[in-house]
Amino acid sequence: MPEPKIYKNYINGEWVDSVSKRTFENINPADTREVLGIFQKSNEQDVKTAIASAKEAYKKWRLVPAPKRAEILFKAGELLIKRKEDYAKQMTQEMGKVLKETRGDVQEAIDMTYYMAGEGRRQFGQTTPSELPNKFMMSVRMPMGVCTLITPWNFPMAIPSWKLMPALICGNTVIFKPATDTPLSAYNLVRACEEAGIPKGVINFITGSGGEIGDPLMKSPDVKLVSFTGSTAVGRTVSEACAPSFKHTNLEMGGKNAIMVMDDAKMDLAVEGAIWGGFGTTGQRCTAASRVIVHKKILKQFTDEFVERAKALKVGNGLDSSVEMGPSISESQLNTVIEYIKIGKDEGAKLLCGGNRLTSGNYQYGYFHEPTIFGEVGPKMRIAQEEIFGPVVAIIPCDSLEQAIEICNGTIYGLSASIYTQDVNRAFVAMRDTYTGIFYVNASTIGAEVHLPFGGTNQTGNGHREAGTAALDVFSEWKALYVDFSGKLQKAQIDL
Ligand code: UN1
Repeated sequence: MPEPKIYKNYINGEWVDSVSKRTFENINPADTREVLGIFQKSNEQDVKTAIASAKEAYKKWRLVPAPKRAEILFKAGELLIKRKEDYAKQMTQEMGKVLKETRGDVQEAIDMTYYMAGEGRRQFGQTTPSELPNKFMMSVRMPMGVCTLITPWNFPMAIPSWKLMPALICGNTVIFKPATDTPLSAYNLVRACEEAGIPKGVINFITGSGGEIGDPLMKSPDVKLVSFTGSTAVGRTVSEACAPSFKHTNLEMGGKNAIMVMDDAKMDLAVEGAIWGGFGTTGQRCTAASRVIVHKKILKQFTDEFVERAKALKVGNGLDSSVEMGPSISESQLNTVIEYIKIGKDEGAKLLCGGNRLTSGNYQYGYFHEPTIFGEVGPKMRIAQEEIFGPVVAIIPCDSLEQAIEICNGTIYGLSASIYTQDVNRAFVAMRDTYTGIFYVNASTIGAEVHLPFGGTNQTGNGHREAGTAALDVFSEWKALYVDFSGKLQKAQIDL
């Protein structure tokens, strides 16, 4: 195998080594013998330099007209399109999901880049009549300054683009720290922006472990906002680190999403929805359908068909086009899966299929696990409450729509939910009464598009939404502007 390439940090428009002189390897989870690159293990000093560079660049970038910023984004989008296949392949190698999905991931980044480029000409505010004569008033969006972006490994280009593109179009500069498991896809996104002509210091890219460099990224007084996607546990530490200085945070965290299958559901659709919601991305989506709440009248038929489909899924290296499910991202993630299977058994749930790590033949080199389904799961069991982030689905029986909704709402999370029914009234009731940020009718819990708000309720998020115009509300702040052109002191103005 050729020597792996050494990748650097991108600070102030230069590709530089970490001052720590330490590095880490980017490993293929489908074949851990394969090293995809060597990345910088940055330290606090690197972060400080990156923040200073972003702060300096902000002085000019905030004054670049938004439609001009948009031109750079459009060019970046074109470069991503040209390189989509290569980037998808590299993504499959670095994090394991199948090519079809990594193509979708790069496409989502392309879509978001174009969408936000369009927003360069659409950052509308409001004008409204004043109470006083000869006075004009309006609201304008203002950039915030330096933003920290901390992104996860499961959507290694799409999710960074959800943060980076709105941040840039609003006129902010950024420090971008990707997950240590997927620095290559993040690097590819930054390279596209660099080649598209992003001015130096506007994007600063820095790799390394959150434990080591998280503190200055979250606590520096020069950082105005921290946008984070990842686990609820880490999100809480971000929230706590930012609270004393009232720094803005945008947090997208865990999920325990449910598909509700009613007795009038189209069975084949519901089964396919549960398969891809549960096992797509090896169950490692925050939108994954890890619970399927099924009406007792059709429980047996649904369970039989679902289990049969799950057993037939082909697990393997995502570069093989016949493979349907790749590996877990890491040994520790796989261990979490194995632990939860034990927990499920101990709780008295019925293991219907799967339950084992795959170790034969080529599987021995990766973090592979069988698609796993538990039946007879109680809604309060840990496997029905806690996010596993792996290929494990819990089937929970129910007697009615009302009960399904109650079970659906009965976790600490609230990202996505879905219902399979042919009754439009039931669909609307479920849409209204489920407390989630996203809802699907006759589709799985996954597949959000870039132009609607993305995010969740409860402990999934902190009230903000990404994507769509909602993202502009995260990355800009309103200023209310009053212009008095009466040429005199209007008495009512000082009485107000
Ligand atoms: C995530 O799992 O973190 O809606 C994001 C979806 C994808 C994005 C998922 N478009 O499933």
